[in-house]
Amino acid sequence: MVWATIKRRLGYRKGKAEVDHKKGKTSSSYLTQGLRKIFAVNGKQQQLLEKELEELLYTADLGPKVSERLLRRLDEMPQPWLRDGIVKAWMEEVCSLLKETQATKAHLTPSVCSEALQIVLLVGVNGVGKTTTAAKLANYYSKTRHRRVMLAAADTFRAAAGEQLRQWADRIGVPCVSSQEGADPAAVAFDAVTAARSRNCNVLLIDTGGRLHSNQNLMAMLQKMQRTIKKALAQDIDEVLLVLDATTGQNALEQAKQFNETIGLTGIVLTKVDSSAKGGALVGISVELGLPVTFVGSGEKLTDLHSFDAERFAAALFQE
Ligand SMILES: Nc1nc2c(ncn2[C@@H]2O[C@H](COP(=O)(O)OP(=O)(O)OP(=O)(O)O)[C@@H](O)[C@H]2O)c(=O)[nH]1
Ligand SMILES: [Mg+2]
Repeated sequence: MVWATIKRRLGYRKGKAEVDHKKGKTSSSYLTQGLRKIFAVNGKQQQLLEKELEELLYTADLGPKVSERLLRRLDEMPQPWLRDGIVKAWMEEVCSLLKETQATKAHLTPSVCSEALQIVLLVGVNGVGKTTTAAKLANYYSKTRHRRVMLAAADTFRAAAGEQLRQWADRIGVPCVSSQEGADPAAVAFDAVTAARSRNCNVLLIDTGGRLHSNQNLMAMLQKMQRTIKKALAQDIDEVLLVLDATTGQNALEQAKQFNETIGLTGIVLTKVDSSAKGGALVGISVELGLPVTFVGSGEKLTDLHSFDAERFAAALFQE
């Protein structure tokens, strides 16, 4: 069934899902609780069951592509439909969708064998954890992968931003390029690439200032940074990672779309999974935009960084 038909059939009004999100209903238990509620009454008519399941998927904020796949999977299931059967089938489907998406990009995060400089840009809205993630990645690539890493503070919006990254760099023991507050972020990126080359670094992690995806001027600054590196230094940015806060609700898809259109994302880092059980929105974004989830942040410490595990993520989404 196509998404437009589902919305029509449900009589969807904008705002309904928003209320659900404010209550945090996109949590993993939302699907489980919803299924439990739907199947609490025995002997429901098949038509009513279908309608309630469609509604559950829609309000769980999984996005059109994921929801359509889950509905298609329902159509293939023998009747009568049982709750456990649906949970198992949907979990499998989410897992395989995420795995398909994970395989879409050829170059996921800096290669551990490449000697050439690989540039990673971290972007996202304010306070999602870009700087912390840059530090965690620097720690991971320098300590665990033994890469020569450099950090660059291209967040020149705030005076404290450069200092924040420099402190992380000192703790990790990697060099950090930064500049004055108000400096052109593209110039910082240029200096950083030049410095990383001269020091023979393998990985350059560029932290950027938080910006609202709807602010065109700030988004244009990201494009300028990308152009500068490409034109002046004849090098592409290898990875543009969108840092997403797991506590963000449906707004996350819009954020991801705008950043993707502006600068061409290559992946997602999901942060603060320790503070939120939400996850529905992420499945939607990853699948909808074909963006793999590279890493997951689960705390404020340098070591609170993990590779994304599709099976675990799908299981958490249907956790009892
Ligand atoms: N619980 C938890 N907190 C995190 C995680 N990642 C970052 N934080 C915290 O989130 C807050 C913001 O982190 P930053 O790394 O400064 O975020 P940012 O995106 O760089 O912020 P701006 O530069 O202001 O846009 C800090 O208090 C971090 O310690 C995470 O995975 N889990
Ligand atoms: Mg920051």
